Amino acid sequence: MATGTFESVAPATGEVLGSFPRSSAADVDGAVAKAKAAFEDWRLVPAPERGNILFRFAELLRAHKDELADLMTREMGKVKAEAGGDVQEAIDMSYYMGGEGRRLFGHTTPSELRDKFMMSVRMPVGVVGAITPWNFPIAIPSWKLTPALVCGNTVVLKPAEDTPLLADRFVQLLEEAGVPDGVVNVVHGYGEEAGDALVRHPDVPVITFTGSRETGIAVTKAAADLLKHVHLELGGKNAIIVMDDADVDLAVNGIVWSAFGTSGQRCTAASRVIVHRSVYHDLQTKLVAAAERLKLGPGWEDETDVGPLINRAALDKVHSYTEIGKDEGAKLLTGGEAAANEGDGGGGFYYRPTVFGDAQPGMRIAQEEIFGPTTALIPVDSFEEAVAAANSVRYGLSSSIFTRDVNRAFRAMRDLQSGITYVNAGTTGAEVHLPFGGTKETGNGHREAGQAALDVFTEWKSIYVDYSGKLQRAQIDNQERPAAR
Ligand code: UN1
Repeated sequence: MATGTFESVAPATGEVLGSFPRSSAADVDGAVAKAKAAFEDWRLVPAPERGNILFRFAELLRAHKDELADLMTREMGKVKAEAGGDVQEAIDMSYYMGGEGRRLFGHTTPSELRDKFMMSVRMPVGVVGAITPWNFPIAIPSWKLTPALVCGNTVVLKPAEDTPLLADRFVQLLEEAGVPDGVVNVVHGYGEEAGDALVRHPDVPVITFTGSRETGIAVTKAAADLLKHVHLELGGKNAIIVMDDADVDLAVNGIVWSAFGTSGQRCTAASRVIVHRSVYHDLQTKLVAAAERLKLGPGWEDETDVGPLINRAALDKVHSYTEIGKDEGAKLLTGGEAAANEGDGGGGFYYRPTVFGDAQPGMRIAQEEIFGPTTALIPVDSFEEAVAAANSVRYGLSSSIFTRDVNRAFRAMRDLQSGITYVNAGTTGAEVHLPFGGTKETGNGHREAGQAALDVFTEWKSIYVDYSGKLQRAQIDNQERPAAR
Protein backbone atom coordinates (compact mmCIF):
# COMPACT_ATOMS: atom_id res chain seq x y z
CA MET A 1 0.00 0.00 0.00
CA ALA A 2 0.94 3.66 -0.13
CA THR A 3 4.43 4.27 1.18
CA GLY A 4 3.38 7.33 3.19
CA THR A 5 1.99 10.68 2.23
CA PHE A 6 3.07 13.95 0.65
CA GLU A 7 1.69 17.45 0.91
CA SER A 8 0.36 19.89 -1.64
CA VAL A 9 1.75 23.35 -0.92
CA ALA A 10 0.45 26.71 -2.20
CA PRO A 11 3.31 28.29 -4.18
CA ALA A 12 2.12 31.81 -3.32
CA THR A 13 2.29 31.38 0.43
CA GLY A 14 3.75 28.01 1.39
CA GLU A 15 0.42 27.07 3.00
CA VAL A 16 -0.27 23.30 3.12
CA LEU A 17 -3.45 22.54 1.15
CA GLY A 18 -3.73 18.84 1.79
CA SER A 19 -2.04 15.52 2.28
CA PHE A 20 -2.09 12.76 -0.35
CA PRO A 21 -1.09 9.10 -0.49
CA ARG A 22 2.33 8.47 -1.96
CA SER A 23 1.25 5.59 -4.17
CA SER A 24 3.48 2.54 -4.46
CA ALA A 25 3.85 -0.08 -7.17
CA ALA A 26 1.24 -2.14 -5.31
CA ASP A 27 -1.23 0.76 -5.50
CA VAL A 28 -0.55 1.00 -9.23
CA ASP A 29 -1.25 -2.74 -9.55
CA GLY A 30 -4.58 -2.25 -7.80
CA ALA A 31 -5.59 0.70 -9.96
CA VAL A 32 -4.60 -1.06 -13.18
CA ALA A 33 -6.52 -4.19 -12.17
CA LYS A 34 -9.66 -2.08 -11.67
CA ALA A 35 -9.15 -0.31 -14.99
CA LYS A 36 -8.57 -3.60 -16.78
CA ALA A 37 -11.74 -5.13 -15.35
CA ALA A 38 -13.78 -2.01 -16.18
CA PHE A 39 -12.53 -2.01 -19.76
CA GLU A 40 -14.59 -5.11 -20.60
CA ASP A 41 -17.88 -3.21 -20.10
CA TRP A 42 -16.75 0.29 -21.03
CA ARG A 43 -15.52 -0.70 -24.49
CA LEU A 44 -19.05 -1.97 -25.25
CA VAL A 45 -20.90 1.15 -24.10
CA PRO A 46 -22.01 2.85 -27.32
CA ALA A 47 -19.65 5.70 -28.14
CA PRO A 48 -22.49 8.29 -28.28
CA GLU A 49 -23.34 7.32 -24.69
CA ARG A 50 -19.72 7.71 -23.65
CA GLY A 51 -19.87 11.09 -25.37
CA ASN A 52 -22.99 12.04 -23.41
CA ILE A 53 -21.07 11.48 -20.18
CA LEU A 54 -18.39 13.85 -21.46
CA PHE A 55 -21.06 16.45 -22.28
CA ARG A 56 -22.28 16.16 -18.69
CA PHE A 57 -18.68 16.48 -17.52
CA ALA A 58 -18.32 19.68 -19.56
CA GLU A 59 -21.51 21.02 -17.92
CA LEU A 60 -20.13 20.21 -14.47
CA LEU A 61 -16.82 21.90 -15.28
CA ARG A 62 -18.83 24.95 -16.36
CA ALA A 63 -20.80 24.93 -13.14
CA HIS A 64 -17.61 24.58 -11.09
CA LYS A 65 -15.43 26.85 -13.22
CA ASP A 66 -14.98 29.55 -10.57
CA GLU A 67 -14.30 27.05 -7.81
CA LEU A 68 -11.69 25.19 -9.90
CA ALA A 69 -10.05 28.41 -11.10
CA ASP A 70 -9.86 29.70 -7.55
CA LEU A 71 -8.34 26.42 -6.37
CA MET A 72 -5.86 26.61 -9.24
CA THR A 73 -4.67 30.06 -8.18
CA ARG A 74 -3.94 28.48 -4.80
CA GLU A 75 -2.53 25.08 -5.67
CA MET A 76 -0.68 25.90 -8.90
CA GLY A 77 -0.31 29.66 -8.63
CA LYS A 78 -1.37 31.03 -12.00
CA VAL A 79 -3.45 34.21 -12.08
CA LYS A 80 -7.24 34.16 -12.07
CA ALA A 81 -7.86 34.94 -15.74
CA GLU A 82 -5.39 32.27 -16.83
CA ALA A 83 -6.80 29.75 -14.37
CA GLY A 84 -10.25 30.40 -15.86
CA GLY A 85 -8.73 29.83 -19.31
CA ASP A 86 -7.22 26.54 -18.15
CA VAL A 87 -10.62 25.30 -16.97
CA GLN A 88 -12.27 26.66 -20.14
CA GLU A 89 -9.84 24.64 -22.23
CA ALA A 90 -11.03 21.50 -20.42
CA ILE A 91 -14.66 22.52 -20.99
CA ASP A 92 -14.01 23.03 -24.72
CA MET A 93 -12.12 19.75 -24.96
CA SER A 94 -14.86 17.81 -23.19
CA TYR A 95 -17.55 19.16 -25.53
CA TYR A 96 -15.34 18.48 -28.53
CA MET A 97 -14.51 14.92 -27.51
CA GLY A 98 -18.10 14.36 -26.38
CA GLY A 99 -19.08 15.14 -29.99
CA GLU A 100 -16.58 12.55 -31.18
CA GLY A 101 -18.89 9.96 -29.65
CA ARG A 102 -21.13 10.51 -32.69
CA ARG A 103 -18.26 10.63 -35.17
CA LEU A 104 -15.16 8.51 -34.50
CA PHE A 105 -15.18 8.24 -38.27
CA GLY A 106 -13.54 5.37 -40.05
CA HIS A 107 -13.40 4.89 -43.80
CA THR A 108 -15.22 2.81 -46.34
CA THR A 109 -13.66 2.25 -49.71
CA PRO A 110 -14.63 0.11 -52.72
CA SER A 111 -13.15 -3.34 -53.06
CA GLU A 112 -11.27 -4.47 -56.14
CA LEU A 113 -13.57 -7.52 -56.10
CA ARG A 114 -17.31 -7.76 -56.69
CA ASP A 115 -19.69 -8.25 -53.80
CA LYS A 116 -17.16 -7.39 -51.16
CA PHE A 117 -17.32 -4.58 -48.58
CA MET A 118 -14.40 -2.88 -46.85
CA MET A 119 -14.15 -0.52 -43.92
CA SER A 120 -11.76 0.65 -41.26
CA VAL A 121 -12.89 1.28 -37.69
CA ARG A 122 -11.19 2.67 -34.62
CA MET A 123 -10.86 0.22 -31.73
CA PRO A 124 -10.00 1.14 -28.13
CA VAL A 125 -6.64 -0.17 -26.96
CA GLY A 126 -7.23 -0.92 -23.26
CA VAL A 127 -5.88 0.72 -20.13
CA VAL A 128 -4.26 4.11 -20.74
CA GLY A 129 -1.60 5.36 -18.31
CA ALA A 130 -1.79 9.18 -18.27
CA ILE A 131 0.97 11.17 -16.59
CA THR A 132 0.13 14.86 -16.41
CA PRO A 133 2.06 18.01 -15.45
CA TRP A 134 1.21 20.73 -12.95
CA ASN A 135 1.33 23.72 -15.30
CA PHE A 136 -2.10 23.12 -16.91
CA PRO A 137 -3.55 21.02 -14.10
CA ILE A 138 -7.12 20.82 -15.44
CA ALA A 139 -6.62 21.40 -19.18
CA ILE A 140 -3.99 18.73 -19.80
CA PRO A 141 -5.78 15.91 -17.94
CA SER A 142 -8.77 16.75 -20.17
CA TRP A 143 -6.58 16.56 -23.30
CA LYS A 144 -5.63 13.02 -22.35
CA LEU A 145 -8.66 11.60 -20.56
CA THR A 146 -11.54 12.82 -22.71
CA PRO A 147 -10.26 11.33 -26.00
CA ALA A 148 -9.10 8.17 -24.20
CA LEU A 149 -12.56 7.73 -22.70
CA VAL A 150 -14.69 8.53 -25.74
CA CYS A 151 -12.67 5.97 -27.69
CA GLY A 152 -13.58 3.31 -25.10
CA ASN A 153 -10.38 3.01 -23.08
CA THR A 154 -10.11 3.04 -19.32
CA VAL A 155 -7.53 5.15 -17.50
CA VAL A 156 -5.06 5.27 -14.65
CA LEU A 157 -4.09 8.90 -14.07
CA LYS A 158 -0.87 9.87 -12.28
CA PRO A 159 -1.07 13.65 -11.86
CA ALA A 160 1.92 15.81 -10.97
CA GLU A 161 2.74 15.76 -7.27
CA ASP A 162 2.43 19.56 -7.19
CA THR A 163 -1.29 19.59 -8.08
CA PRO A 164 -2.98 16.50 -6.59
CA LEU A 165 -5.96 18.40 -5.21
CA LEU A 166 -7.00 19.68 -8.63
CA ALA A 167 -6.57 16.21 -10.10
CA ASP A 168 -8.85 14.75 -7.43
CA ARG A 169 -11.52 17.38 -8.16
CA PHE A 170 -11.21 16.64 -11.88
CA VAL A 171 -11.80 12.93 -11.32
CA GLN A 172 -14.62 13.51 -8.81
CA LEU A 173 -16.46 15.56 -11.44
CA LEU A 174 -15.92 12.85 -14.06
CA GLU A 175 -17.48 10.35 -11.66
CA GLU A 176 -20.35 12.74 -10.94
CA ALA A 177 -20.90 13.01 -14.70
CA GLY A 178 -21.48 9.26 -14.81
CA VAL A 179 -18.15 7.65 -15.61
CA PRO A 180 -18.62 4.14 -14.13
CA ASP A 181 -16.58 2.81 -11.26
CA GLY A 182 -13.12 1.64 -12.27
CA VAL A 183 -13.08 3.47 -15.62
CA VAL A 184 -10.90 6.29 -14.26
CA ASN A 185 -8.49 5.62 -11.41
CA VAL A 186 -5.93 7.87 -9.76
CA VAL A 187 -2.55 7.14 -8.27
CA HIS A 188 -0.68 9.98 -6.59
CA GLY A 189 2.91 10.67 -5.82
CA TYR A 190 6.24 10.61 -7.55
CA GLY A 191 7.45 9.74 -11.00
CA GLU A 192 10.14 7.38 -9.79
CA GLU A 193 7.58 5.34 -7.85
CA ALA A 194 4.00 5.50 -9.10
CA GLY A 195 4.90 6.89 -12.54
CA ASP A 196 7.56 4.30 -13.24
CA ALA A 197 5.36 1.42 -12.08
CA LEU A 198 2.58 2.65 -14.38
CA VAL A 199 4.87 3.00 -17.37
CA ARG A 200 6.24 -0.53 -16.87
CA HIS A 201 2.94 -2.24 -16.04
CA PRO A 202 2.23 -5.10 -18.46
CA ASP A 203 -1.53 -4.37 -18.51
CA VAL A 204 -1.10 -0.73 -19.61
CA PRO A 205 -0.54 -0.73 -23.39
CA VAL A 206 -0.73 3.06 -23.88
CA ILE A 207 1.26 5.74 -22.07
CA THR A 208 0.58 9.43 -22.61
CA PHE A 209 3.07 11.72 -20.94
CA THR A 210 3.58 15.49 -20.78
CA GLY A 211 6.74 16.70 -19.08
CA SER A 212 10.43 17.17 -19.61
CA ARG A 213 12.47 15.82 -22.51
CA GLU A 214 14.68 13.87 -20.12
CA THR A 215 11.73 12.14 -18.45
CA GLY A 216 10.21 11.51 -21.89
CA ILE A 217 13.34 9.59 -22.88
CA ALA A 218 13.19 7.58 -19.63
CA VAL A 219 9.50 6.81 -20.27
CA THR A 220 10.27 5.67 -23.81
CA LYS A 221 13.02 3.33 -22.60
CA ALA A 222 10.91 1.91 -19.78
CA ALA A 223 8.02 1.25 -22.18
CA ALA A 224 10.17 -0.23 -24.92
CA ASP A 225 10.39 -3.79 -23.61
CA LEU A 226 6.63 -4.19 -23.98
CA LEU A 227 6.45 -2.18 -27.22
CA LYS A 228 3.85 0.12 -25.74
CA HIS A 229 2.27 2.98 -27.60
CA VAL A 230 3.93 6.06 -26.16
CA HIS A 231 2.68 9.58 -26.72
CA LEU A 232 5.02 12.35 -25.56
CA GLU A 233 4.61 16.10 -25.26
CA LEU A 234 7.92 17.47 -24.04
CA GLY A 235 9.91 20.64 -23.95
CA GLY A 236 10.01 23.78 -26.01
CA LYS A 237 12.37 26.65 -26.75
CA ASN A 238 9.88 28.72 -28.65
CA ALA A 239 10.91 31.78 -30.61
CA ILE A 240 9.06 34.89 -31.64
CA ILE A 241 10.55 36.54 -34.72
CA VAL A 242 10.00 40.29 -35.00
CA MET A 243 10.77 41.57 -38.50
CA ASP A 244 11.65 45.11 -39.57
CA ASP A 245 8.11 45.69 -40.87
CA ALA A 246 6.37 44.43 -37.70
CA ASP A 247 3.91 46.34 -35.55
CA VAL A 248 6.35 46.63 -32.63
CA ASP A 249 3.72 47.50 -30.02
CA LEU A 250 1.67 44.47 -30.99
CA ALA A 251 4.80 42.32 -30.87
CA VAL A 252 5.61 43.59 -27.36
CA ASN A 253 2.12 42.63 -26.20
CA GLY A 254 2.55 39.17 -27.73
CA ILE A 255 5.96 38.72 -26.11
CA VAL A 256 4.77 39.80 -22.65
CA TRP A 257 1.82 37.40 -22.83
CA SER A 258 3.85 34.49 -24.18
CA ALA A 259 7.02 34.94 -22.11
CA PHE A 260 5.60 35.96 -18.73
CA GLY A 261 2.07 34.49 -18.71
CA THR A 262 1.84 31.52 -16.32
CA SER A 263 5.20 32.90 -15.09
CA GLY A 264 6.77 31.40 -18.20
CA GLN A 265 5.83 27.91 -17.04
CA ARG A 266 4.35 26.78 -20.34
CA CYS A 267 5.93 24.45 -22.83
CA THR A 268 4.80 27.04 -25.40
CA ALA A 269 6.47 29.95 -23.58
CA ALA A 270 8.39 32.43 -25.73
CA SER A 271 11.85 32.14 -24.25
CA ARG A 272 13.58 33.62 -27.30
CA VAL A 273 12.79 36.76 -29.27
CA ILE A 274 14.63 37.03 -32.57
CA VAL A 275 14.58 40.68 -33.60
CA HIS A 276 15.56 42.46 -36.78
CA ARG A 277 18.29 44.93 -35.89
CA SER A 278 16.39 47.89 -37.35
CA VAL A 279 13.65 47.58 -34.70
CA TYR A 280 15.81 46.05 -31.96
CA HIS A 281 16.32 49.19 -29.89
CA ASP A 282 12.66 50.22 -30.04
CA LEU A 283 11.47 46.72 -29.12
CA GLN A 284 13.98 46.28 -26.30
CA THR A 285 13.04 49.61 -24.70
CA LYS A 286 9.31 48.89 -24.87
CA LEU A 287 9.64 45.29 -23.70
CA VAL A 288 11.76 46.15 -20.69
CA ALA A 289 9.32 48.90 -19.69
CA ALA A 290 6.39 46.49 -20.06
CA ALA A 291 8.15 43.77 -18.04
CA GLU A 292 8.89 46.23 -15.25
CA ARG A 293 5.25 47.27 -15.05
CA LEU A 294 4.11 43.71 -14.26
CA LYS A 295 2.95 43.23 -10.70
CA LEU A 296 3.88 40.05 -8.87
CA GLY A 297 1.53 38.53 -6.35
CA PRO A 298 -0.81 35.67 -5.51
CA GLY A 299 -2.91 34.50 -8.43
CA TRP A 300 -6.18 35.13 -6.64
CA GLU A 301 -5.67 38.91 -6.33
CA ASP A 302 -7.21 40.98 -9.13
CA GLU A 303 -4.20 43.29 -9.48
CA THR A 304 -1.69 40.47 -9.97
CA ASP A 305 -0.11 40.13 -13.41
CA VAL A 306 2.41 37.37 -12.67
CA GLY A 307 2.04 34.67 -10.04
CA PRO A 308 4.74 32.65 -8.28
CA LEU A 309 6.78 29.76 -9.66
CA ILE A 310 5.57 26.32 -8.67
CA ASN A 311 8.17 25.52 -5.99
CA ARG A 312 11.60 26.23 -4.57
CA ALA A 313 13.39 23.92 -7.03
CA ALA A 314 11.83 25.83 -9.95
CA LEU A 315 12.95 29.14 -8.46
CA ASP A 316 16.50 27.83 -8.07
CA LYS A 317 16.56 26.49 -11.63
CA VAL A 318 15.29 29.74 -13.12
CA HIS A 319 17.85 31.72 -11.16
CA SER A 320 20.66 29.40 -12.23
CA TYR A 321 19.86 30.35 -15.83
CA THR A 322 20.20 34.02 -14.94
CA GLU A 323 23.73 33.27 -13.77
CA ILE A 324 24.40 31.19 -16.87
CA GLY A 325 23.18 34.01 -19.14
CA LYS A 326 25.39 36.56 -17.40
CA ASP A 327 28.41 34.23 -17.58
CA GLU A 328 27.80 33.67 -21.28
CA GLY A 329 27.96 37.40 -21.91
CA ALA A 330 24.29 38.18 -22.56
CA LYS A 331 23.15 41.52 -21.17
CA LEU A 332 20.70 41.33 -18.26
CA LEU A 333 18.24 44.13 -19.09
CA THR A 334 15.72 43.63 -16.30
CA GLY A 335 14.74 41.11 -13.61
CA GLY A 336 17.19 38.36 -12.85
CA GLU A 337 16.29 38.00 -9.20
CA ALA A 338 13.81 36.42 -6.85
CA ALA A 339 11.21 38.89 -5.70
CA ALA A 340 8.97 39.50 -2.76
CA ASN A 341 5.25 39.02 -2.98
CA GLU A 342 3.91 42.43 -3.99
CA GLY A 343 0.39 41.55 -2.89
CA ASP A 344 -0.98 40.49 0.47
CA GLY A 345 0.43 37.63 2.48
CA GLY A 346 3.98 36.42 2.84
CA GLY A 347 6.28 33.81 1.36
CA GLY A 348 6.03 32.50 -2.15
CA PHE A 349 8.39 31.57 -4.97
CA TYR A 350 8.37 34.79 -6.97
CA TYR A 351 10.82 35.67 -9.71
CA ARG A 352 10.98 38.96 -11.55
CA PRO A 353 10.20 38.88 -15.27
CA THR A 354 13.64 38.70 -16.82
CA VAL A 355 14.88 39.93 -20.19
CA PHE A 356 18.35 39.31 -21.59
CA GLY A 357 19.60 41.38 -24.52
CA ASP A 358 22.36 40.75 -27.09
CA ALA A 359 22.02 36.99 -26.82
CA GLN A 360 23.55 34.68 -29.41
CA PRO A 361 21.53 31.75 -30.81
CA GLY A 362 24.01 29.19 -29.48
CA MET A 363 24.03 30.38 -25.86
CA ARG A 364 22.56 28.02 -23.28
CA ILE A 365 19.88 30.58 -22.33
CA ALA A 366 18.88 30.49 -26.01
CA GLN A 367 19.00 26.70 -26.35
CA GLU A 368 17.74 25.13 -23.11
CA GLU A 369 14.24 25.13 -21.67
CA ILE A 370 14.14 27.35 -18.57
CA PHE A 371 10.41 27.07 -17.71
CA GLY A 372 10.29 30.43 -16.02
CA PRO A 373 9.73 34.13 -16.78
CA THR A 374 12.99 34.57 -18.70
CA THR A 375 13.37 35.52 -22.34
CA ALA A 376 16.40 36.36 -24.46
CA LEU A 377 16.58 38.91 -27.29
CA ILE A 378 18.65 37.78 -30.26
CA PRO A 379 19.47 40.46 -32.88
CA VAL A 380 19.55 39.41 -36.56
CA ASP A 381 20.00 41.17 -39.91
CA SER A 382 17.67 39.23 -42.21
CA PHE A 383 14.66 36.96 -42.48
CA GLU A 384 16.89 34.02 -43.41
CA GLU A 385 19.09 34.56 -40.37
CA ALA A 386 15.98 34.79 -38.17
CA VAL A 387 14.59 31.47 -39.42
CA ALA A 388 17.97 29.76 -39.06
CA ALA A 389 18.26 31.01 -35.47
CA ALA A 390 14.69 29.93 -34.69
CA ASN A 391 15.41 26.44 -36.04
CA SER A 392 18.76 26.07 -34.27
CA VAL A 393 17.32 24.36 -31.17
CA ARG A 394 16.57 20.71 -30.45
CA TYR A 395 12.90 21.44 -29.72
CA GLY A 396 10.08 22.20 -32.15
CA LEU A 397 6.85 23.03 -30.33
CA SER A 398 5.72 26.57 -31.15
CA SER A 399 7.01 29.51 -33.16
CA SER A 400 5.80 32.93 -34.19
CA ILE A 401 6.52 35.75 -36.60
CA PHE A 402 5.45 39.36 -36.49
CA THR A 403 5.50 40.81 -40.00
CA ARG A 404 3.15 42.65 -42.35
CA ASP A 405 4.66 41.00 -45.43
CA VAL A 406 2.42 38.15 -46.55
CA ASN A 407 5.20 36.49 -48.54
CA ARG A 408 7.45 36.36 -45.51
CA ALA A 409 4.60 35.10 -43.36
CA PHE A 410 4.00 32.19 -45.72
CA ARG A 411 7.70 31.36 -45.94
CA ALA A 412 7.84 31.30 -42.15
CA MET A 413 4.79 29.01 -41.97
CA ARG A 414 6.63 26.65 -44.30
CA ASP A 415 10.16 26.89 -42.95
CA LEU A 416 9.85 27.20 -39.16
CA GLN A 417 10.44 23.73 -37.73
CA SER A 418 7.67 23.47 -35.18
CA GLY A 419 4.33 21.78 -34.69
CA ILE A 420 2.60 25.14 -34.22
CA THR A 421 3.29 28.50 -35.91
CA TYR A 422 1.57 31.79 -35.13
CA VAL A 423 1.49 34.82 -37.41
CA ASN A 424 1.21 38.19 -35.66
CA ALA A 425 0.51 36.54 -32.30
CA GLY A 426 2.76 35.14 -29.57
CA THR A 427 3.66 31.47 -29.15
CA THR A 428 0.72 30.45 -26.96
CA GLY A 429 -3.00 30.25 -27.54
CA ALA A 430 -3.72 26.80 -28.93
CA GLU A 431 -7.38 25.87 -29.40
CA VAL A 432 -8.69 22.39 -28.72
CA HIS A 433 -9.77 21.41 -32.21
CA LEU A 434 -6.36 21.59 -33.92
CA PRO A 435 -3.52 19.18 -33.22
CA PHE A 436 -1.16 20.21 -30.40
CA GLY A 437 2.41 19.00 -30.24
CA GLY A 438 5.84 19.49 -31.66
CA THR A 439 8.50 18.34 -34.05
CA LYS A 440 12.07 17.24 -33.30
CA GLU A 441 12.75 16.47 -29.63
CA THR A 442 9.49 17.99 -28.42
CA GLY A 443 7.83 14.66 -28.96
CA ASN A 444 7.72 11.44 -30.92
CA GLY A 445 5.42 12.33 -33.80
CA HIS A 446 2.06 12.07 -32.06
CA ARG A 447 -0.31 14.93 -31.38
CA GLU A 448 -2.89 15.74 -28.74
CA ALA A 449 -6.17 17.57 -29.30
CA GLY A 450 -8.24 17.69 -32.45
CA GLN A 451 -8.82 14.59 -34.53
CA ALA A 452 -5.13 13.70 -34.18
CA ALA A 453 -5.64 12.82 -30.50
CA LEU A 454 -7.79 9.87 -31.50
CA ASP A 455 -4.79 8.21 -33.12
CA VAL A 456 -3.05 7.92 -29.75
CA PHE A 457 -6.01 6.16 -28.14
CA THR A 458 -7.21 3.81 -30.87
CA GLU A 459 -5.93 1.09 -33.13
CA TRP A 460 -7.21 0.92 -36.69
CA LYS A 461 -8.92 -2.28 -37.63
CA SER A 462 -9.52 -2.99 -41.33
CA ILE A 463 -12.53 -5.20 -41.99
CA TYR A 464 -13.35 -7.06 -45.22
CA VAL A 465 -16.79 -8.60 -45.74
CA ASP A 466 -17.21 -10.89 -48.75
CA TYR A 467 -20.87 -11.38 -49.69
CA SER A 468 -20.25 -13.11 -53.04
CA GLY A 469 -20.70 -16.57 -51.58
CA LYS A 470 -17.57 -17.85 -53.25
CA LEU A 471 -13.83 -17.74 -52.74
CA GLN A 472 -12.48 -14.48 -54.20
CA ARG A 473 -8.75 -13.93 -54.03
CA ALA A 474 -7.50 -10.36 -53.87
CA GLN A 475 -4.73 -9.48 -56.30
CA ILE A 476 -5.46 -12.69 -58.28
CA ASP A 477 -9.10 -13.19 -59.20
CA ASN A 478 -9.57 -9.65 -60.47
CA GLN A 479 -6.76 -9.83 -63.00
CA GLU A 480 -8.82 -11.15 -65.98
CA ARG A 481 -9.69 -7.57 -67.01
CA PRO A 482 -6.37 -5.88 -67.78
CA ALA A 483 -5.93 -2.51 -66.15
CA ALA A 484 -5.67 0.54 -68.40
CA ARG A 485 -2.12 0.97 -69.66
C1 UN1 B 1 1.56 23.89 -22.22
O1 UN1 B 1 2.28 24.86 -22.38
O2 UN1 B 1 1.96 22.94 -21.53
O3 UN1 B 1 -1.58 27.24 -26.23
C2 UN1 B 1 0.20 23.83 -22.77
C3 UN1 B 1 -1.21 27.21 -25.08
C4 UN1 B 1 -2.12 26.60 -24.02
C5 UN1 B 1 -1.66 25.24 -23.67
C6 UN1 B 1 -0.22 25.15 -23.32
N1 UN1 B 1 -3.46 26.59 -24.50
O4 UN1 B 1 -0.13 27.64 -24.78
